[in-house]
Amino acid sequence: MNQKERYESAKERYAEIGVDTDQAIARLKEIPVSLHCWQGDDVIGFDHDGPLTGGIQTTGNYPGKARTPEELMQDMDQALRLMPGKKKLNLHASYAVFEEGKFVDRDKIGPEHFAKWVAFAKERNMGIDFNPTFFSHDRVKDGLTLTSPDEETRKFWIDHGKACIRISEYFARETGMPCVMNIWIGDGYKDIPADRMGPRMRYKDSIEQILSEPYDKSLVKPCVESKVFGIGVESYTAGSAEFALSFAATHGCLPLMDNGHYHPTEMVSDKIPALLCFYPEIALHITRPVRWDSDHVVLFDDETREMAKEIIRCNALERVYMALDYFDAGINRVAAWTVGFRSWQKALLNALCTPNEELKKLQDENRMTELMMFQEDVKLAPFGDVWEEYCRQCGVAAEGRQWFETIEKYEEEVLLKR
Ligand code: RNT
Ligand code: ZN
Repeated sequence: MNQKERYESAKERYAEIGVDTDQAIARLKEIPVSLHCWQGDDVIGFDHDGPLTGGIQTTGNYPGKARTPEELMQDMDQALRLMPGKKKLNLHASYAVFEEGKFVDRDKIGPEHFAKWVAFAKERNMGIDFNPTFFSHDRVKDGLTLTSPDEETRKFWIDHGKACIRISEYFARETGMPCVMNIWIGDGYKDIPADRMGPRMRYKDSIEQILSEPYDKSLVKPCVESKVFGIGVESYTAGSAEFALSFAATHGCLPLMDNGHYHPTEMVSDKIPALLCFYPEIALHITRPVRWDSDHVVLFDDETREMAKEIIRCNALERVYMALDYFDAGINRVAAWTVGFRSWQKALLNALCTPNEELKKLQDENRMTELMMFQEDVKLAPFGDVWEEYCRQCGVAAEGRQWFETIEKYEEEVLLKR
């Protein structure tokens, strides 16, 4: 059978279980997924020389990391060419591009420092999401930013947040797509603190001040990302789950869940429908935690599939902003980007090819034995053939072995020459 015949046969098999694969493919093409710029250079950026801090860590020393905006854009372009689907660009403030001798600090950055990124995004028909960078900087005092008891330090970081609101609005106006602006801080303590509420009250006040910067709510979507702990800040994290959820609920902004930021048996797939009962919109960082918040490359694994299924089942594609967040410095970075993005695309397509209504019906009629059997059957439906057709329609190779040659060539001709 050739590819076309394989797809036709898969389509029939899916039709038997009530799934329209043509429709699934068409739908997926319309859904933007935000691609993080920071996989390309191990979360370093262009505005400082120091190491990555804030309780997050990249591991590995694979050659060829991007060192300049041009290199990062070139690498991202290479990755983009291998990915099916609709992409949005996710930037961190530390990726500001300064003209020679015109450096400004994070509290003073403006739209002009991101004009090159806007041009990049526009040429590729991408929207832009944004993240203030509250780490990897000498104004982080004793590991603290928005929770700092030092008012000058706290003000510096509040001003950074406000600058980022203005930049986010600029992105939205330029691209015509809303900008999701995510606030994450690593503030916390390595050992048992004496005051757990004080830092949280300061954090609350800091975000309130940041959000007091005027902005158009239909253009900028501020989020607060929670976390359970970070490396070197194991005992206490100010921006805990309860803090972030409560803040978002009471301040009309979005909660952002990163699936690496919970205790290992907690599942973000289960949290998605819980939050959708209350929030008009939510945001996600999709990653793969291995034993800790290790930010491994996203794969087409059980929990990734389950998260995608919840978004589709809850009919919430318009209400969930999806962004990838992983960084592996131990393998080819362009390939890492590509595999992670493609994995999430697979998870979404797989979810769109799931007979959700029929499965729900079995649950509601308490036919749990059948539900279990049917769910197992669905796993063996010829999904690979639908994926292949989706990739064909998007003009990219379906299998890694087909696109890896491109990576090898790019590594040899570009990455190894750096
Ligand atoms: C850290 C958070 C945060 C970062 C990025 C770089 O644990 O997940 O989202 O990964 O902002
Ligand atoms: Zn994250």
